[in-house]
Amino acid sequence: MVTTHVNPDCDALGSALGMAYLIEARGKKARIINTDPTPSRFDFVDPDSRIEVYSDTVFPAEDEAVVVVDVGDLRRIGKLGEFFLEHPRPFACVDHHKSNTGFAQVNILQPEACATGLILARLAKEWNISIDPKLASALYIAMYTDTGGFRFPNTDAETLRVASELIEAGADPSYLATEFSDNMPLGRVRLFGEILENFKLEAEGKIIYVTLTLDQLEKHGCDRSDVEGFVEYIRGIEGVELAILFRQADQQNTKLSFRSGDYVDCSLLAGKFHGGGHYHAAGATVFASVEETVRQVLPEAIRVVETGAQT
Ligand SMILES: [Mn+2]
Repeated sequence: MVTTHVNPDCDALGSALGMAYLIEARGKKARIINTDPTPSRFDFVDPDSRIEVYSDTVFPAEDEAVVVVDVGDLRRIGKLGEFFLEHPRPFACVDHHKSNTGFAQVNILQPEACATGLILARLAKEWNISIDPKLASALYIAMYTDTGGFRFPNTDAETLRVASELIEAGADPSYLATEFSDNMPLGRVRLFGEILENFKLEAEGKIIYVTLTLDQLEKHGCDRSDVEGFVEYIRGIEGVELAILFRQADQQNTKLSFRSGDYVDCSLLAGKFHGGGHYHAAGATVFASVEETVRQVLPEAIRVVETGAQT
């Protein structure tokens, strides 16, 4: 049984599918159960609708081995993680998050890999598994999106070499990139309009931040998956080093997303609020209202940006 993190992105989904294909290529059965449903705009990643959603009737059987992909912390699996706390069993974990806690019994952790999808491509080679178009597409979209379309600093020669091999194996780069960028729901665009209107600047424009409430999401018929990509976009504004999104997760919790341009280590910053992630992209959840979270986090962010001190 393969699973990945809540609010799955394309690396999570592509890697879960990729892991299932690799397991099957080695002659075993595999299935995928996630805590959260796949956002409809990512349906193209799972053309055979293989991914199931955890519920009272869909849950891991006792004799199923568990492989967790693209997850650095058991809490990131959400309700399924709680299920595993009640029904303990050994885990294998394939991941590239620098902040991975090593929670699994068997770990394949390669933090220098641009995406978990790349680690799976390496595994396919090591295991002499020939990559068919479905596996190629799953791993390609994982790498394409976790590198911001081969733009982020995690894009290296191996990334593009493996991407090229995946194209030779049947991944269609134009189709996958277009599916990822197109079909933007109108509500998402309107919500983005609000973000562009309401962001605030600190530290002489080196920090940009914006808050988002559940009411705002609801007003535009959006869910949290519709927010993806916004914080990267505003990070790209001239002079911005650090972008922070404060999103109300529920009545008690605020989700933080950090994105940095150059010298701020987001995973260390997120770690101060019990979160984690990568150097240039990380997140955390704070048990407080949005306003209170801004009050807690902003001074620390300003200090880090102005002094360059990471700890
Ligand atoms: Mn990833």
